[in-house]
Amino acid sequence: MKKPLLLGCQGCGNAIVECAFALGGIDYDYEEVDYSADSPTRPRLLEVNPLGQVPTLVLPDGTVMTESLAMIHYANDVMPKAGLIPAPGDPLRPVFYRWAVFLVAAVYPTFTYGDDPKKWVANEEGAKQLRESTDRLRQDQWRQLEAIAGAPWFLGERRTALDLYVASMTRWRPGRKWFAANTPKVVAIAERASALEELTPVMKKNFG
Ligand SMILES: N[C@@H](CCC(=O)N[C@@H](CS)C(=O)NCC(=O)O)C(=O)O
Repeated sequence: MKKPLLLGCQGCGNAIVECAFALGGIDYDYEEVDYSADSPTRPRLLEVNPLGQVPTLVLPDGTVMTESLAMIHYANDVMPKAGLIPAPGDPLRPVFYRWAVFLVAAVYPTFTYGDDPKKWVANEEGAKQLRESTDRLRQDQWRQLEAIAGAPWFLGERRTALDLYVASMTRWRPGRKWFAANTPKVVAIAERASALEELTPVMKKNFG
């Protein structure tokens, strides 16, 4: 049977989707691409996703999905037993939605505009400021997440896809040292998720 094809790059947001697929036992093919401007695989990525972003998912019927959270919903539909999203009626469902969208719509864009700030502003000074301001904003956002993080998982007793986001996104800027010093509850969740048997191969492949 044809499998979904996930386009990703090592250590990028596709790791979150790979973790969700691993928890759900969802089989998929994987294609490594590099989204950088001068990369030989960028044209291939643009062919599928004009945003030039990973993760990008091509379903067996050819439907293209972008946006990691959309893919989490897909995985949840295919394999509800994986428990990625609290079910309708569960009081944790709106809480899940709030923080999942916070991660993808507030935290993730700090990288979109901060990773390569020269793309968005006219000069070096502007680029430096944009990098600094997005880095600062992200730190504030993680402090906010730390303040409400539960244990052993982000939503308390209930493991969800939020824990998968936390596991991968704490590997990114501002880096493990900053997270350890400023967001110990978040780090504990990340470590617990990364140590899950189904997830260790994915985390190792992506983050070493
Ligand atoms: N909202 C998207 C964000 C995806 C994203 O920004 N991915 C990064 C890699 S981790 C990327 O492709 N960056 C290149 C770019 O934005 O041009 C999602 O949740 O999947």
